[in-house]
Amino acid sequence: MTTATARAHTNIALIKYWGKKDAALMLPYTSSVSLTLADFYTDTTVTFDADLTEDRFELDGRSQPTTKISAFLDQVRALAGTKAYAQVASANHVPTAAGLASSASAYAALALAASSAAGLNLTPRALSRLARRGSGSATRSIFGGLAIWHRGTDDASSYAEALPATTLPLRMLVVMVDAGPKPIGSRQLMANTVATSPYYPAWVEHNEAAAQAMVQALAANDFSKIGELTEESSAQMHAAILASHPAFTYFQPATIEVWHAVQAMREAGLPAYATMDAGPNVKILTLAPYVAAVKAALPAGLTVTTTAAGPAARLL
Ligand code: 2P0
Repeated sequence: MTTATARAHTNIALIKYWGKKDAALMLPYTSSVSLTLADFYTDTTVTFDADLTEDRFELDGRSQPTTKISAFLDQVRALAGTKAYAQVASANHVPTAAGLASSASAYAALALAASSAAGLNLTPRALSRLARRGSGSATRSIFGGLAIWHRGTDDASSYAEALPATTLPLRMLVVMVDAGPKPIGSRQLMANTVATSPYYPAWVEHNEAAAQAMVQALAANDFSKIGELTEESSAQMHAAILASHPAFTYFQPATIEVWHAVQAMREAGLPAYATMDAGPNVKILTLAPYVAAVKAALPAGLTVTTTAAGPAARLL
């Protein structure tokens, strides 16, 4: 029996990933840039056990279906040359009230715990490629702080790496609009956007330049440029989604209300920028000195969780 426990933090894309060029290898059409978050993470223990007759998976103490987890573990077994089944136990420390998805932290933690338990000692780059096979956004959660996922052209060249730390005291406010289940999952919707949105080619064409501009803005500690690029990448992704067949948006009335509040904050001189993912909740990028003022300028009655940059995935 061999066992390992890992912790990985979730991340929010500043330049978004939306759409796969190769669904089997999980290669994206575009590169993306993200901020790993301190307060939201997953702990996962993997135990390979020659006596097991199938994989087992528990999340927060409850038994779960193993189809996706077993497909992922097959990648690890192939790398390690083992046939043993595994017991996987995960605990999500992503408050329901934050309304954040956890597949990024989940598959980054699973990649590190499973590869370690199988006796592999993967480099961060190899871990990032492995995490990618579980979930695209997990590719970036191997790294702390700022990360870029290079889209690449094949399995070997599609990986994330850490970007130099910014001196800016970045803060992310997660504004919960609706904690309920999504009407449509991101995997299915991104495939439909690729297949049907006339704006998808424009999204792809624009994205690499946006990712490079973001890398430069981060290196220059240029917060207004970082914020503009963040808000624009989100708007462009949601525009491509909106233009799909059938037309669709994750936005709810309160999503727009919060976004308008953020625009009003900027007009009033507050450095704050909004970004939305595969759901109605709004994340606001700002700087530490302005957190209280941003919170005070939000519509009343919404749950807000504030967090800073978090660390890389690690063994516990
Ligand atoms: C991102 N999102 O860059 C984008 C922005 C949501 C909007 O990655 O199919 O769970 O497992 O690769 O990573 C959410 O989708 O999808 C996501 P799969 P994933 O963070």
